[in-house]
Amino acid sequence: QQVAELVTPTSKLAVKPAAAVSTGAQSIEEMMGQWDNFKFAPIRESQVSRAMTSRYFKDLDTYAESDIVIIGAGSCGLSAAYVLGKQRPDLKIAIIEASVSPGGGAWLGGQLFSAMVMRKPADVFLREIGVPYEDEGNYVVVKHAALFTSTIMSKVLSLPNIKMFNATCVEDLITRPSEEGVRIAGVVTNWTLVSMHHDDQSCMDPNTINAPLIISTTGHDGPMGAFCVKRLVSMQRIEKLGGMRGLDMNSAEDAIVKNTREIVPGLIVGGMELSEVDGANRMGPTFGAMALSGLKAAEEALKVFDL
Ligand code: AHZ
Repeated sequence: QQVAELVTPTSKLAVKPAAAVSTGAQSIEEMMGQWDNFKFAPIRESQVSRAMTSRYFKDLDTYAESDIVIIGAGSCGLSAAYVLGKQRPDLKIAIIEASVSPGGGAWLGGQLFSAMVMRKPADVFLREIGVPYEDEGNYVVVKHAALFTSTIMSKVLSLPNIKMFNATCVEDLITRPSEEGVRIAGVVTNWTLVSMHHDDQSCMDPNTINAPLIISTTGHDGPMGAFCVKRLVSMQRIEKLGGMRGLDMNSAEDAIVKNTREIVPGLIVGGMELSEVDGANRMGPTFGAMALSGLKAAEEALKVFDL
């Protein structure tokens, strides 16, 4: 009889609550040692498909008009998303991340080593999100970079006003004429796997998201990185890129945080993407500037919405 109910069409999208098809166990302790009679609640394959697709397409519909789009879910983008999403639950925030796995370069501390260094005062941010660290005086050390990244990601993704579209890439910017010349008014997206095949397939048109404010944190130049600032050059909104300079931890981190700003109307740039605009040094494996550039990007964005 349960299976017959599951076959009934679209009105029965929701999976039945566990209690209605309970195998009896209410906790993992009760479940342990009871494997002989174990059975999952029944399901029909279409329910799994509909559980995913109905939500995804509803999200596409909801976020087609967003308040803020954050491009790139590395340490800077996730930090910005956390601050914005928490402080302004009324804002709809879409995160577009080209990779299947968000997190950018922040899964390892550097050269495949685990520990992540953050220079003070970025320890404030770790306390805010509840990541433990060892205090080494001028800097703190998180025992594994993945602890920072997974913690901030779980906090960001659990906020009801944030949707992350991963495996999705920003291919272009939406622009509007304005008093200042041009304003960025949204993003043009495509599945990353599609974007990677524009050269060997015939035209595969993209999708769009309108938003009055974009925060770009796509990292320094690379196959995908520095996307928005490179596009600003080809759009002739900035003359040329400064180009990221060699490594100098002390000057690099201060510069990235201080210079996080709206580069053209409607487009705030943060994190290492900024080094490509300003010709700032790189800092290598210290992540305090990424967290605090995210904080500053959020503050700049809030100025727009608080007007
Ligand atoms: O996949 C990219 C990564 O997750 C994503 N991304 C890039 N282009 C994109 C596009 N559409 C959507 N067109 C895109 N997503 O952006 C994310 C960038 O993360 P990141 O970790 O590279 O950048 P970040 O600025 O947040 O952190 C930089 C970390 C670095 S690099 C560095 C050095 O080289 O010295 N030092 C630090 C701390």
